[in-house]
Amino acid sequence: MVSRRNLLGGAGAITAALSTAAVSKVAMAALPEPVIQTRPDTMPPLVPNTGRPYNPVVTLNGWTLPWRMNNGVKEFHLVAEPVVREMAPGFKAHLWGYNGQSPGPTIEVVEGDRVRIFVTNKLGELTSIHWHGQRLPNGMDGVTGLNQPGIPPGKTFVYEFVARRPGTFMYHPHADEMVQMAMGMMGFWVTHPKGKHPLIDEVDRDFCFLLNAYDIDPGSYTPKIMTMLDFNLWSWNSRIFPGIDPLVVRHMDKVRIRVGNLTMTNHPIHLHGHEFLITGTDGGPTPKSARQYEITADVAVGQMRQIDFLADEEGDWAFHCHKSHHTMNAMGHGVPTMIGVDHSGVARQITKLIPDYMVMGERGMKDMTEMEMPLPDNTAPMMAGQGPFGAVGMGGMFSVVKVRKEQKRGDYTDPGWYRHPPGTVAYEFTGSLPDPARFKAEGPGAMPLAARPAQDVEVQVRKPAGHQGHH
Ligand SMILES: [Cu+2]
Repeated sequence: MVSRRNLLGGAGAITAALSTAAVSKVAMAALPEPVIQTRPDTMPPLVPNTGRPYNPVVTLNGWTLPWRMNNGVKEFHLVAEPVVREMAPGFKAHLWGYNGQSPGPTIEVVEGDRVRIFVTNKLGELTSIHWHGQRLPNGMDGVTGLNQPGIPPGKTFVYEFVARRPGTFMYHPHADEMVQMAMGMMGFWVTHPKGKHPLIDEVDRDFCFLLNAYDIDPGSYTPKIMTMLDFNLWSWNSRIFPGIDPLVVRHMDKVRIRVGNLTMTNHPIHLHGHEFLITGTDGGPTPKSARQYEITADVAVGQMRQIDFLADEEGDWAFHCHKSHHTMNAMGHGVPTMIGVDHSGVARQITKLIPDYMVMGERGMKDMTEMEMPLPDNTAPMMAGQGPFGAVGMGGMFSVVKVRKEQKRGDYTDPGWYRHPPGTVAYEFTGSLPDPARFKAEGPGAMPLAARPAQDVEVQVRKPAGHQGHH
């Protein structure tokens, strides 16, 4: 700690001391009480009771930070601290975050608001906050060493600026960031437009969440911070399926979902049953001429995507990252492919030596969902959702958009599983199966082969056992 601070050099250390003292005089007299939230539930939207009105967002498995109005300035108090985050029922992780949670609370303001944010550091090392995407004075941009000295442990710094443009932003440290972001320090920021905006439609439901990723060994509690790519927990707001709440909407609601990516790889976020428009990025609202209907929005590292759609199809619609190993939890990693391998003979041999030996994944990995396999304490099952028709072979970045006619306006309570009208669920065919028709002749290809290989080659698909380089 001490040595790290000395890295700033003499001048830096003095500046740090001076500015802390200067800030203390102004700030300490009027420091707002920090609001702490320890439950991982999705909190109802925080309807503003001061300042300009707006339609608040709902943070998936998260909450919005209340503010205090002080002479026309919205004052927030963020506390950077170690937290215990329940990532899924029965699975807790020791992370770092803000105000009792990882990610930190969502901050919501209105275009043109003057905002003052007090940041108290309760970590054992320097931190800072960068307000990703905002227009602000350079000295408020939060890059430690470049725009400000780091906030020392135990100290409080003040950031103050005008939220100049409407849109979706994020906040995260710019100090020891590989560690601090790997530990879960991040949050969402929404600046609502101050009136009718030609490119920002009013919607009935407005959800937001951050994509994040952790590397936590089965049986342990603390993320490994040196991991660059091979994370084993892919989460939305530090929650993994089946711990991620559904996105509950009313039939014919206009729905907006804002997704920010603070992991180290891209995530193609895919919605079933509907088409959406990408109506905004962290750069602002997308021009109407540049919008096209999509069903998957790729959210690259450090990006935000805002999607809008009309929820006009009733049902329980899957909503997930389309990278298949991002919809798995810890146990899905580093397992060799066994599909189509007959290892009964081998298993018998091994069982003589190791009585508990179990062969995994002979018919596919979903076998493991149903296996009563003893897991180390505090381990998320590989994929463990239970749906109305049985186990859902998913984990990680997966949730369900529930569209219901009977849902009341503004009601976010889970309506349970969709009841399908009779005759609208895939069913078993019970007649006799005809032999499949085959092509009469193999095509020659665009160009004929000069020479056929002496022997035909036949291959089997094998999922890579690790996936370094496949992110
Ligand atoms: Cu992904």
